Amino acid sequence: MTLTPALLAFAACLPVLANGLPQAASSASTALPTSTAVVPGLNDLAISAGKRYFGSATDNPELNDTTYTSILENYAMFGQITPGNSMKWYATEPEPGVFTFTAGNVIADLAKSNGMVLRGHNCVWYEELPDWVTANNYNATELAAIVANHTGTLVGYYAGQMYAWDVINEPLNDNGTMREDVFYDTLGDSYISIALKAARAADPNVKLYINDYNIEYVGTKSTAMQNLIKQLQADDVPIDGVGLESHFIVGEVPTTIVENMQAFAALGLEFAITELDIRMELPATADLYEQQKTDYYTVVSACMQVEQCVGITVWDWTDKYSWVPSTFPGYGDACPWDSNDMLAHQNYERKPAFDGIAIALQGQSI
Ligand code: 9MR
Repeated sequence: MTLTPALLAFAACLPVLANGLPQAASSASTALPTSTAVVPGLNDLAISAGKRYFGSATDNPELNDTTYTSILENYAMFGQITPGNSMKWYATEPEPGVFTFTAGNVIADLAKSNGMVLRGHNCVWYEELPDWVTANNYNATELAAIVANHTGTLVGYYAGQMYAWDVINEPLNDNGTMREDVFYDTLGDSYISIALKAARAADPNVKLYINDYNIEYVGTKSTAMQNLIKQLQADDVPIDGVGLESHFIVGEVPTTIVENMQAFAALGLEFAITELDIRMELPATADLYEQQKTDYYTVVSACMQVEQCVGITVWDWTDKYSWVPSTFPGYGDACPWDSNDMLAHQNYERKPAFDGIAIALQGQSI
């Protein structure tokens, strides 16, 4: 039996509209505004504005969704891609010294065939580690070699294909101290220079980044990141950029983003907005969508105001594949495109948030 929209509506006890589609489960969702901007594409706008790219994270399972890929693979819209998961440690070195790049290569090939900039994510992070890294009680000498080998092999394998690598991911606690994970506990902060030097040796041209969250605004953690960068520079450790993740909440976008970006620029390196999304407490309303438009505008126009901000990556462009609902129950709708949920009348529509981004990239006021 084929499940037509009308049959699905019947199964869900929903009325069927004249067009054969089921009426939305929540009447509020039918009232949500959508984009009105008529623009070629966000990457085109970003490049016209002198940035390197506007891009998105993606993940391998989503690539089976052909409607999704038809939007993702539009270079005018997305000129850059970050693998959301498939280059993490568990995915690339699941057993000691056994490397597998199959899943990562799918993303790298997609970037190559569409002429997109590729950001590598990531080499050293306390999460998504295979058990063997933490379970074997490696001593400092052993773990130093493991960090250098993992980073060097990963970066070396993709040498020539990557614009940048998040070599170090989320090294700081919110209070500005170093996160106590297996790397720090065993090696102190030397694990950072070990990884950065291994990355530089493996690819002399790729930009080496440290990526973190809650460093997007003036405060203790941002200051700690700036101090870490200054220390690395003083020690002649290679470091080229800082990733400002930018996972925000609607109505709570920080007010010191530009000032904070200027502080990073003053260190003489570049930075990027690497994981932008702006979540809201559900259910979504028209007011929340409008506020989200303003919030996306605020973040993207901050990047426009500081030359060293090279580009913007959204942490997936559609609510369908956002990490938010599973991590923050009751929150969602964080992306600039909606989902493709037939019952909610969503079909990868651009939201007002899209317009906020487009307006900012054109240097206009909202
Ligand atoms: O989006 C990613 C999600 O699919 C994974 O389950 C999760 C754990 O690996 O990581 C998510 O991406 C994170 C990124 O790698 C680092 N910054 C925070 C992102 C959201 O959690």
